[in-house]
Amino acid sequence: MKKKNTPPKSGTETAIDKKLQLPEQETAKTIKLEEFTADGTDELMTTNHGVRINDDQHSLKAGERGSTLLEDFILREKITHFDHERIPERIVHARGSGAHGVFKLYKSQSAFTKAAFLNDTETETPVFVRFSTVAGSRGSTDLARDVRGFAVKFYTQEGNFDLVGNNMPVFFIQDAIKFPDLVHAVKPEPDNEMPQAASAHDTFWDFISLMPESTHMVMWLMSDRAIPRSYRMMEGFGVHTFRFINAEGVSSFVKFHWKPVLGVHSVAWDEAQHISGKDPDFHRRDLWDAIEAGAFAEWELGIQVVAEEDEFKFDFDLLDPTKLIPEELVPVEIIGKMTLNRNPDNFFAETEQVAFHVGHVVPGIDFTNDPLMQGRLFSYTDTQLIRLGGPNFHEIPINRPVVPVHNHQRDGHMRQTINRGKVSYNPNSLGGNDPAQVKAADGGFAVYPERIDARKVRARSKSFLDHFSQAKLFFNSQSEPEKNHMIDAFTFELGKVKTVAIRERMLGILSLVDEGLAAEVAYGLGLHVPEPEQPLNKSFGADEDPSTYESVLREGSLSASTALSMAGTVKDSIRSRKIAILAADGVNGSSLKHVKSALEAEGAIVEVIAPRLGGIIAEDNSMLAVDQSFLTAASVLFDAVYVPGGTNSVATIEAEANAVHFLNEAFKHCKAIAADGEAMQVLEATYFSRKLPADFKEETVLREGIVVTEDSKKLAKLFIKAIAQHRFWNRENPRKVPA
Ligand code: HDE
Repeated sequence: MKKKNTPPKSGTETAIDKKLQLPEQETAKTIKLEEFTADGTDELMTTNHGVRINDDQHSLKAGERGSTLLEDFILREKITHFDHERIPERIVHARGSGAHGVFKLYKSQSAFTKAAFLNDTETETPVFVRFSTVAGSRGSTDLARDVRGFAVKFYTQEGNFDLVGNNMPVFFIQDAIKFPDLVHAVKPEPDNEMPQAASAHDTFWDFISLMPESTHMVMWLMSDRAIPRSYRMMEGFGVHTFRFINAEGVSSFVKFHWKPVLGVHSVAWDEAQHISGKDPDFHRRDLWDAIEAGAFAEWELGIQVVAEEDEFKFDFDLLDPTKLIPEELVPVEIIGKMTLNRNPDNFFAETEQVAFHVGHVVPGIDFTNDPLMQGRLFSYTDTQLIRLGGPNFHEIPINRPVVPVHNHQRDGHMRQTINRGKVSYNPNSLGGNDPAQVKAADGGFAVYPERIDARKVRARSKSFLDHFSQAKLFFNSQSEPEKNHMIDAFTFELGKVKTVAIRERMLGILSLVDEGLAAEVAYGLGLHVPEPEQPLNKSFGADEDPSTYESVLREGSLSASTALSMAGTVKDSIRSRKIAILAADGVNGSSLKHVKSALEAEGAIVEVIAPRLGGIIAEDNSMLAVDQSFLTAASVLFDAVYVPGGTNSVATIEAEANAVHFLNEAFKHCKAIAADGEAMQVLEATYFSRKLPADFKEETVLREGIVVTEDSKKLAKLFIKAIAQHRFWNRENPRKVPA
């Protein structure tokens, strides 16, 4: 049974509130957005004040060749509105993409929380999700090496709950007061505004090398997690420890996880840099296209719950946002699923104007004293005031809760609600003391009465000072290819740093994580690994004694945690993967069609790429549609590539430099490659032909990711298995392959 909305109190009901009275069976959000949507069909053109427009092509002039008249209110209104179309971009997370969907609970969590949307398995909670990069501007590339934002707004029947997380479970800093410094360091340098959407520059690594607390996070940032294949293939994390409170008032600690149904996958760094040129909207397009094609993006919601009395049983502090709870210590329990199934109608109205806030919680969910979280509780409303222009941003359709809003807040820029009557204060007798406060037992938000008995200090708890054991845990948990990618990433980033002293200081820090890692990076930089600079904690107050803050170098209780590596998340599926077929006139149409439909039957998106657009004529004279030419397509935009047979087609492809480059790049980026036996000569034109396996049995294909056979049924079967493995990283050994 779906829950009914709480009936609005009399007297303060608004026109918009009336529209929001919802029929019981329909999802509230859909109805609400329709109220505000102009769909552009069968509509007459008007000014913003409703006057019908007769001529939208010419401004009003004094004669055909004369000057424009100031009286032209239609021109002035149109240009003025246009001049004000932009709002300030988000100071961080400016570049993002959003989608609508629903959250469905598997099993009631009433033992831990009274939050209704986590109690009732019948309720479908509408959600809006925005994914983002952190450092780049609004128009920057999707494929920057960066953290990804993963912000979810749940429109629950008790008000909005925002889970404003990232795709990495920890953060750079332990205290909110350092956030402006971190962001200033990573943003383009202020004198010349370079580099855009990149951490590979002096100011970022200067700051990081002086802030050892960021070491764990930079291990994640230098891992492949920072260059996802798709938003749909990223994990999400609430990062901070939150509190759950159940109906009896019992509280427990909780960490939130989103686990993607498609597994966690990334691209190669070289590939990421190429994608940034070929299609800087790669992630945005991927999410949009998948939803349009009905391949809805799905994540399961997981929780790690820690009983209040177990707060101190770990060798790290639950309030420290640079630490995660290893899944070996507290398993993640999967409690529900989120499905993103609808693209926004309008990017600006929805994705740009959505306002998330860590402070948007519902009864049953509360904060902890994590000092980073505490600072965020201030920041998110503050930033909306400048970005969205005033205190009424909650009235923008995408930000409205699906339940009525009643209080005595009034007026301000762009107020939409028309509050009736004289009463805008509490208590009152003139309005029957409406709206009334709500008892906690009836769903009023009551804060968890945590006991606090302390002195006011500016200090950090000593329990926050172990900056390295989880950085080590992360590095030790990676597969060999993942470790190699991290070595390359550190070498790349520090290689872009101009100041040698910063490179050296960072090598000192890395040596505290893993001496092999530090040595390999030092080799690439042509440096020796120095002794780490002491004291390690540079972030002291002026009157603090650093010796009281000796950094704790301890071994954590775990040496590795499988959940930290992406290697184990491969799913046996090629759903929504993009596959290129390279073909030309004279192609063997029947094998092309067979392989194409076998791939599509598994949910893949297949495109035929040919020397020119239009169509190609197959060997049997049938006409095949072409999706892209070699000029517009690029290997980095696909997950795998297939070359069918047909003598003329094979000869054309072999002679086409772009096609051979396509294959070389696909090989370099460790992707599955398939060729009809007849197309072997195309593979022989590649630089990797000498690396082809001698035979193409199933084991060989699953090791090397290359399948060649004349039997198109067998080819399709093996190719599908190979694509499902995502990448064949073993090809990187030895690592430096040209393309
Ligand atoms: Fe944010 N963060 N943040 N952040 N954050 C913003 O709010 C801030 C932090 C995160 O798609 C801003 O509306 C402070 C951690 C996401 O709209 C701003 C601190 C995590 C998004 C802000 C943090 C995040 C933001 C900028 C340290 C992961 C994008 C625009 C105390 C758990 C949401 C805006 C969207 C956005 C402040 C740290 C995630 C300025 C002060 C940790 C996903 O308010």
